[in-house]
Amino acid sequence: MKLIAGLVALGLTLLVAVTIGVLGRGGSEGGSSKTVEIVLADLRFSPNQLSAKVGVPLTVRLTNRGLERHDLNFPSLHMPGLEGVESILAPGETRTITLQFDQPGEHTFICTLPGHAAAGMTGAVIVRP
Ligand SMILES: [Cu+2]
Repeated sequence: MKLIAGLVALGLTLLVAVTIGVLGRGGSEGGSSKTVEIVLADLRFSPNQLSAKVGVPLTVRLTNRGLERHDLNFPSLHMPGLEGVESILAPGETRTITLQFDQPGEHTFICTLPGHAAAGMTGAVIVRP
């Protein structure tokens, strides 16, 4: 299970990097990564807004403290790896993912389980240049 979660996290990282073109940029100049926590409760993310800096990896520790299954997906980034069963967190499950953005702006994320986003289970990463 741990290996699968690790592979999913790695796949996610690569997908984000490839999708938004980070890999083409080469290394980051002294940007240190940081870790933040998001709790997935029933029908909300807490917090539901994060900040990040372009090119600096953002490590996010997801914990599902709800009674239902939840996930975290960036609909605008086409991340098929997050649509699989492995990407969904069961109640009590924790997973660490790494995000890296090469475009500033507001990157929206949602829970893709049916009805959850519509009920308000959404959030955003505000990426600064
Ligand atoms: Cu959900």
